[in-house]
Amino acid sequence: MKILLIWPNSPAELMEGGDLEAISEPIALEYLAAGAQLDGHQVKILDLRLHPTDLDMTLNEFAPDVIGVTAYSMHILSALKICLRAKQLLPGCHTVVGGHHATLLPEDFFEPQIDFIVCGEGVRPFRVLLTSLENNRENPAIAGVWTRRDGTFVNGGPPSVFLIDELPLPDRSLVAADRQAYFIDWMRPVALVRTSVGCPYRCTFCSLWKIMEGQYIMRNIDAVVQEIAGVQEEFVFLIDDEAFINGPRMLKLAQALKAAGVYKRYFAYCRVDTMVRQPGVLAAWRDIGLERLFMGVDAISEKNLLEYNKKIKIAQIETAFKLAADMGIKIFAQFVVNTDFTQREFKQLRHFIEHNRIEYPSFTVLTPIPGTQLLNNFDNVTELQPNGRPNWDLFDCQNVVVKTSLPKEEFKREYVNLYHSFAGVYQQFRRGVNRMAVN
Ligand code: B12
Ligand code: SF4
Repeated sequence: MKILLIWPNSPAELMEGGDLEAISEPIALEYLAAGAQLDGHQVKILDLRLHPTDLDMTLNEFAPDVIGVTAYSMHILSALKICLRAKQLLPGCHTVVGGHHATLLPEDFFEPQIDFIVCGEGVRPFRVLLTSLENNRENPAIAGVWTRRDGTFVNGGPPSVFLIDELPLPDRSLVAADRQAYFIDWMRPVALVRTSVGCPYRCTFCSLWKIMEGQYIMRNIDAVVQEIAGVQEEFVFLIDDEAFINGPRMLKLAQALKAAGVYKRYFAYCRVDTMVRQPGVLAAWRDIGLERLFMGVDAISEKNLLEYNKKIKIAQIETAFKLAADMGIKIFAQFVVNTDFTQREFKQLRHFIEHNRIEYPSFTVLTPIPGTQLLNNFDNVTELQPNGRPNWDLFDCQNVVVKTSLPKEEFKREYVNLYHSFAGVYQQFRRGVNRMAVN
């Protein structure tokens, strides 16, 4: 069968937040493609973030039997439109959606233009589904998949166990023509590699431990070395939820990469306390090319750290910065801007960044992402669709979707000012920072 896998783009009017200025390889689709090709299907990937006007042409020319669309929350309304368009142009085409939002809130996809919703890891159920469709079984019951049957959606049972080492390597060749365009700030072109998935921590604003039901799953080290060795890009972003949690394993991986002569310019997520606990592991990674860490500082008051269940102390944050500086590892420090911030907290945050000479601060608005305790219901969400569900287009962690302590316009102004205050830092990388506007 012919399978078209699609990465949606944000609505054009939201581009200032929306797709931000970081567009990386569609690795979820590359995994799905690799799986589908094992069964002989012909697969194409369309990345609408890079080719926003190519949908109709690709549907008409490729005429897929099945389209598969991935979506973070901020892309789900676009995903619904894509599936609707596919049904209009190719009425016989099956539509499948998957990803984080589909896993946590599948009901947002209970629409006539959607045929199947895949929850959790997708390679295995997608392969099973394609085989069923090929054999003309249109309403199969598949673990982890919701199927539209007589106008309602039926669940095929809980997703099966996530066997990470059974996944094929992502097929990067399908986006060969786009690879030069994938970037995150200073990293261009950048490749994404996953060495583990899940996280043992329980931060309240994060959905990752929920989606993995608390599991932390690690890949075989040799397979990771083989994958990184085969990546053509110099920049590699380890997209583990928290890469360095298991220090001994990461030390072994660094040693194995070194022994294989694989040197890249690495970027990875790292908790403050992970760095403080095991600087030796980070030093080993620095020696094979670790350049910068994405460190979730998130809060600068003990009160907020407690509220977020971060399990770190302010003193550890300062120690982590110092250790990183001593080792020559740069820090991309992430701060959550709480919607209860007043002028005082905004000022304190600016002061904290200046005082600690944080070279590269980054901000997100505290957002009730599906799967977090912040979104047990929609009572606090101020940005709604006419059907009463949240306006998911705005769930990019840059827009404000809940009540704020400050008047909303003032909050937005202060938030944008944070970026402006540190604009010098970004100018070399982020051409668009001055375009950020209060909307
Ligand atoms: C790497 C990453 C990024 C990178 C690169 C993203 C890219 N490719 O361009 C960067 C840094 C740019 C980024 C940015 C953002 N990110 Co991000 N990111 C991630 C991270 C760490 C890994 C994602 C990933 O590629 N995983 C590996 C792939 C293989 O897994 P997967 O996507 O889950 O796909 C599997 C299944 O879900 C399923 N599946 C997925 N799609 C489909 C489709 C079909 C048809 C089927 C059958 C199955 C299926 O099968 C896949 C294969 O197993 C995740 C955390 C996580 N653990 O997922 C957050 C995550 C996806 N990001 C998140 C967010 C919020 C953002 C931002 C909005 C935040 C911000 N403002 O900074 C931006 C938005 C950027 C954008 N415009 O797209 C959230 C999304 C939550 C949500 N419900 O929407 C996550 C889950 C983190 C979190 N804290 O909760 N991100
Ligand atoms: S924010 Fe980071 S440390 Fe906290 S639960 Fe999520 S992935 Fe784990």
